Amino acid sequence: MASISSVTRNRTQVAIVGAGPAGLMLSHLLAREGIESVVLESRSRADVEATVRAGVLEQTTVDLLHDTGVGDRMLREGSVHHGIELRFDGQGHRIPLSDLTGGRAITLYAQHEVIRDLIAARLAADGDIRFEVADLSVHDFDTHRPFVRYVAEGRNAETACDFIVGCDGYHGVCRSTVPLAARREYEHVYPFGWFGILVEAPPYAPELIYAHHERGFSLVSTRSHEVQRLYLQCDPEDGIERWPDKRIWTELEARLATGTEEPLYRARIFQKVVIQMRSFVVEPMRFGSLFLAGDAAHIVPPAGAKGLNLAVADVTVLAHALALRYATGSEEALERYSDVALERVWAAQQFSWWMTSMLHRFGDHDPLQQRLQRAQLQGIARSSALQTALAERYVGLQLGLTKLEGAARPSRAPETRSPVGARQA
Ligand code: FAS
Ligand code: PHB
Repeated sequence: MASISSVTRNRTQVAIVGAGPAGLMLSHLLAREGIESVVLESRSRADVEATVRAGVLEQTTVDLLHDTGVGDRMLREGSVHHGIELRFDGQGHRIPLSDLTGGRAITLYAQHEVIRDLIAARLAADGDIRFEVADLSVHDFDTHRPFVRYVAEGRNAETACDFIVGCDGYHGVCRSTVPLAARREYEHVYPFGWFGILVEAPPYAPELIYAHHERGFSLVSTRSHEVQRLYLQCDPEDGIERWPDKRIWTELEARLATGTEEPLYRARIFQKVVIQMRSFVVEPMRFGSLFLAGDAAHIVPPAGAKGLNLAVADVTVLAHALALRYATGSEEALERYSDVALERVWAAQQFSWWMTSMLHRFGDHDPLQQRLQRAQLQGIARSSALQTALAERYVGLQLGLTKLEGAARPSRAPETRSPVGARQA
């Protein structure tokens, strides 16, 4: 047992585990409310800033980043898309997102760029982010005096706090510390994965293309004018070696073919990854003084482009509830956090499952099921009502922070803005 003297002890209001989009955004929002936090991350800053993941930002996320002062580079370097294309039977069908949603759109700006902007903003504001911590564990969250234990720079450390927030992703330590009897987990693993590539090339299309084909799904996305992101449905057991460049281009051309376009420009592929596909939710998202947010509480299949956006939405709701707690002493909003967040989580789960089911090739589907998939796609192609339903959920639903505020608003209500700026519903 380490001697008492060898443990560095400190205290904060909110201890946040994980410096992904959820953890960093929460620390940023809390700081705007004068609430102290410490972010504890197991990887190095360089690793965290280099992790290639999501690329689509919902309107709600874009507004939040802009309204809280971390959106300048996103507005400069991101690309706003006002539509997407659904492609099947060799034909493209544009879904005019902005026309169908009163002008709301998506922005293509890489997740690791958002993370870089948030880390820079936190550190510029003397935010406390500790990278490369090890052996992290969470304790006493069934009391009002929880603490986190970890090793930092080779020394044992403990951070006491009022609340712990687990933003440590699906494989993190926080959720798994909660007794199984106290949580209910829902999970579905899909019989396919995505093979993702990064290519040094100009954009392959002006907007994202979601393509359904008998050879499997494919997605044309982008990262910048110089780097493109494309995905192919693959066997989840596939290793990178099963996908030499030639096979990738042949499959992409076959699955995206409309018979009118030039063959795809076969540029340099500099990154390849196989992404597993699952739907996962844990209920509730609060256990005493421990809260879960982002991938620590839920995973969505990426066909709905919701992963990153849900993580940001969770902590926006949680930051609002914590601000009310520190401003009024009332925990009513905190008690509502899990229900309010889960309502959005299940809506995003349903949308992501729906997009996945409609667009992918299922090996066990009989011919009737295959025809039903096509009938659904044809239905969307012909119906503006169905396109509107898709568009509304794709660009992102409103946050619904008011649902938290059954509780009395802070006495400072008149002059205080909601934590995330005026544009929030
Ligand atoms: P994150 O997983 O991003 O962050 C958790 C952080 O906690 C990590 O930095 C981790 O190092 C840290 N951590 C873990 N355990 C810890 C411990 N014990 N102690 C301290 N720190 C710890 N979404 C899309 O929309 N499009 C995509 O293309 C896409 N691609 C993806 C590819 C992959 C491989 C994965 C896994 C996800 C992808 N997603 C995608 C979803 C993704 O965007 C997630 O939803 C998003 O990263 C969730 O953010 P966080 O909840 O912050 O979790
Ligand atoms: C991406 O650009 O990484 C991306 C875009 C749309 C998706 C999933 C991923 O649905």
